[in-house]
Amino acid sequence: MEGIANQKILVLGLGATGRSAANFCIARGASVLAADERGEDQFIGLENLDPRVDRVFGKPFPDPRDFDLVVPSPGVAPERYRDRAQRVWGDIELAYRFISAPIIAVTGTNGKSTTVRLLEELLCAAGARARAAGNLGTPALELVGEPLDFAILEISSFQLETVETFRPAVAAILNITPDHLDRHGSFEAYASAKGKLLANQRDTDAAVLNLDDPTVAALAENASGRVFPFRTQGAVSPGAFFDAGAVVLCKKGAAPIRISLDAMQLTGLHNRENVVAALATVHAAGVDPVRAADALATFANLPHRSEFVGRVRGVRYIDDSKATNPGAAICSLAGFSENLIWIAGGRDKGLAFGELADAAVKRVRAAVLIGESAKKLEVALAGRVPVCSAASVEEAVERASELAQPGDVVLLAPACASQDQFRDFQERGERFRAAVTELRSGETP
Ligand code: UMA
Ligand code: ADP
Repeated sequence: MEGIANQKILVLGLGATGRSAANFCIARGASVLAADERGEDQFIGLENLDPRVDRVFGKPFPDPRDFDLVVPSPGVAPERYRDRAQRVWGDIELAYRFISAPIIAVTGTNGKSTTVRLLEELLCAAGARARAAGNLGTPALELVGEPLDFAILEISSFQLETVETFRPAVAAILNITPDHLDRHGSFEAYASAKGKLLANQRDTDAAVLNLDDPTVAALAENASGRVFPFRTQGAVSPGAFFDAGAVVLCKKGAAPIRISLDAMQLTGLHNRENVVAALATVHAAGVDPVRAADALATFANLPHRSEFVGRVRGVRYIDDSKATNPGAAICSLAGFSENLIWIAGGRDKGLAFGELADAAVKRVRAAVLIGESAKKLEVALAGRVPVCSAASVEEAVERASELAQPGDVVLLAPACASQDQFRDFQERGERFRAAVTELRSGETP
């Protein structure tokens, strides 16, 4: 393994990833300069940056040519360093080189965090030592040195742009629908970044791939790992599929295993796909899926993922703030049989809203639009769904409560990123919840 001791390393960005990468590299004997274009006064939490790390704030990045290795944060676009860097390893490549446990890596446009957290619970229920990290918030480097049977990594398309030799023992791709096109430029470039998850696999590795998704299915054709496919809209053998309230797992030469989902706590149609994917991954990793499945009885929706936050005057309020692209919002809308008052909008990632509008027509009584993309959404919905706009999520909840009738659902499923009006999707969801609580407090007893 190539070491990093005595290397001259430039870390770009000092968010969660940059801080963990800088601390990691300095502790292993590298000399590290960490750069962030934000002013130092805008940082909280820099006290956890190793004092030996040199740092530069509020200025354009230093010239990558002057360093042996560049470690970019996921949010830093490749054009900023690619042509001038001698070598680039993102935090996933670095973590891969130092984590000794087998790696289970999960990507996809939607369902990653749910699947990864569920996998962690499933593997632990089966008696394995497993921990999840990566794009879900805990930097992957935190798993280095942990005594684990499996390191589970949630990996984004941004992180996959900066891998070199990364080779997960089990790689799962859940789905690929348009997202982050402002960064990747085209759907093809985005899908190709996702495909890098499989690039270095060999025939002793497993690739768990969603055959219902045409873009993922196309990747299956050129995969060099053993493909273990999964589906929710039909059977597949060998593979994993959903069948009449159960997941069926078929391996060549073995009797099929049937796991009932009767005790499953997760709600929402899309979570069926995530559960099939997670059990398929457990099976592909060689762990007993029947023991693992005990965890289904306790694992519930993660916060801000189709989360019930309250009922006011006969109307249910659901926070799906994490539905940050059209594909997620389409699934979210499809999960309800009630009439919906839909709160949508936020930062535009260069995505088309045509299919989303088609999905909305079937389910939505009225849409309340917020954020930078409100106008674009209004154009997509024109003549099909009644719309109004609101200046804030609080005002949107107010408007939605006026439009809703008893029995309806008010659904926050923005289909857009949050950073135009909020720090992140969590803050958007928490403010939605607070606004619903406020409504409740005004309820006449
Ligand atoms: N910065 C610059 N110049 C730039 C870009 C960023 O100086 O051109 C600086 C910013 O001023 C900031 C720092 O870089 O101080 C932020 O870096 P970052 O955006 O990479 O954020 P991190 O805090 O390191 O968080 C990243 C992921 N962020 C992104 O991919 C944008 C987090 O995913 C992830 O949880 C974390 O690493 C740990 O792995 C977030 C995300 O939105 C949740 N991911 C996208 C998604 O899920 O859709 C991909
Ligand atoms: P990610 O980490 O990929 O953003 P999450 O598990 O956090 O995924 O789910 C985010 C949102 O994506 C959910 O709130 C839901 O709206 C939608 N979603 C979850 N799973 C799926 C899926 N399998 N297919 C489509 N949409 C999904």
